[in-house]
Amino acid sequence: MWTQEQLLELTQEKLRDYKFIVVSNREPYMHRQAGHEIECVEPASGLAAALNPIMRACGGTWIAHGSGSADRKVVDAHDRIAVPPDDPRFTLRRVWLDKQQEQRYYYGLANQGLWPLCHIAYTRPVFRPEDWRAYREVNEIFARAVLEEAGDSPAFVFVQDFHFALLPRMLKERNPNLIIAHFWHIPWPNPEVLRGFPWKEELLDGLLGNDLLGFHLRFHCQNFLDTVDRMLEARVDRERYEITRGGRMTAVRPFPISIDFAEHDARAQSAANDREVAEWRSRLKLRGELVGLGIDRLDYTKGICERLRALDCFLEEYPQYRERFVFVQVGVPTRSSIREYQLLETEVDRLVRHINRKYRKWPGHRWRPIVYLKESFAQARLTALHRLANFCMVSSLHDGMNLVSKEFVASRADGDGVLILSDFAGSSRELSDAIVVNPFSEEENVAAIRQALEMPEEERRKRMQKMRAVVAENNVYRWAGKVIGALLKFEFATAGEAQVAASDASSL
Ligand code: GDG
Repeated sequence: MWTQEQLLELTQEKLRDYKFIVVSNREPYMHRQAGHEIECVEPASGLAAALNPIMRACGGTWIAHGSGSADRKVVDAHDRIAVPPDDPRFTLRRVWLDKQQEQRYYYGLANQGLWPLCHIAYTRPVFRPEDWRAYREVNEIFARAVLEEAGDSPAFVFVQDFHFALLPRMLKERNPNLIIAHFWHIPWPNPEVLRGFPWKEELLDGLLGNDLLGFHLRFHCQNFLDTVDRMLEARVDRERYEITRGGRMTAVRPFPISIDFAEHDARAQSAANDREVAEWRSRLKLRGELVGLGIDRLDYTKGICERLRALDCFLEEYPQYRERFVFVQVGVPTRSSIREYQLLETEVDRLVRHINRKYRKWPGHRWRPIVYLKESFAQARLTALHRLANFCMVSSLHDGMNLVSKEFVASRADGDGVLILSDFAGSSRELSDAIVVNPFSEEENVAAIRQALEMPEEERRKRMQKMRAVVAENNVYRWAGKVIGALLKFEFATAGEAQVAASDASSL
């Protein structure tokens, strides 16, 4: 079982002479002006949730876009700040972008182009040449920051996600000694879909600047190999999962991401969290109702509307559950300047209103089937919600992994609770003891809700025990240990030897 201490040992022993640099768009800590005060917040994001514990363990430098209103006020002359603020463990180096760069690179190319393209959730991607130019420009800005932070030292650079497809090539060209890994947190689609991306050759070539390229699932790796094979001049070795282009090799590997199981588990058993549970019960005015739970960023890939429609249908078909059951939906607004996200927010508001009105017996009737909390909460509060739910429902139409499903399981130290999980979430590969559903099928969703509410305790416990064992073992330290272990294969290797060494990476 991987622990934080083991990861620390590995990094102290093996990465001693290396700088460890993480690059992501989103920063793990954001400073905001709140009246005369400056507050520090942790933005809701799967990526930050996964990497934060690793950076706490390993130290190093995390380079990210400084997007908070007070971010500039708290950094030093080199745009650095030690974080977490109350117990500094690593350096956050902030990179500044102007409004137009952010608009085009982040909201444009990344969120309206690559995000819908890779998810295939039937929202049409938008490709604007000016967005692509800004994407290139911002990758360039980040490249300069990485090169500055690395200096002349040997360094491992760990790039995150679809915001930086061009960065690895830029870095490798200017400093071939850097060892570069990249983790793509969202799905990689099949070549037919990727074919529509107007700058596909440049995108793929950028990614092949990596020594190691990781996806959540082997299936995504295969899609990537197929895409390169179809679209680029490169040698694709399907046995070894390696791609060689221009004499340089990139190893492509699956690394299913996870969470800090022990942290969630311990929190769920703390007296402080018992109090949070009690507070929720009183805030939600629960009087012994059965509770279902959804926690999502308000994103069209998460299948929130499909879930709400299924809940409506469930109450229609099984009236005996009216007034006996409440569904709590946490929806954190995200990317709200984009039209598709505004439309989604409006539709979720409408559906919640519609369902609550439909089952209201008289104006002022106490029972509302859906409690919609359109706000962000601290992790401890989410843990408490997980604990009081009879079931948690994850309905992603497509999701690279989905950490909420793993957090639910880790928070159920009591061994009870049922998980309804979309077959299209990467986590369904590991959490096969969930009730796995096709999120597009209303019938399956309705049947799953009923099954979750009626499952005998013994079966609930048996399934939960198995899922907890899986998440405890495949925790985020194992994920990081595997990525770092694979990177270490490149450590002493010259360019030629690296090709041999990297072939062993999959055996880790
Ligand atoms: C991407 C991929 C992949 C939610 N509400 C609040 C809050 N959260 C946290 C959850 C969880 C995280 O946000 C969401 O993670 P997901 O994995 O569910 O989804 P994405 O943000 O889409 O993440 C995904 C992930 O990257 C990692 O690779 O699994 O497939 O799409 O940790 O707990 N956190 C706080 N307040 C909230 O209200 N603090």
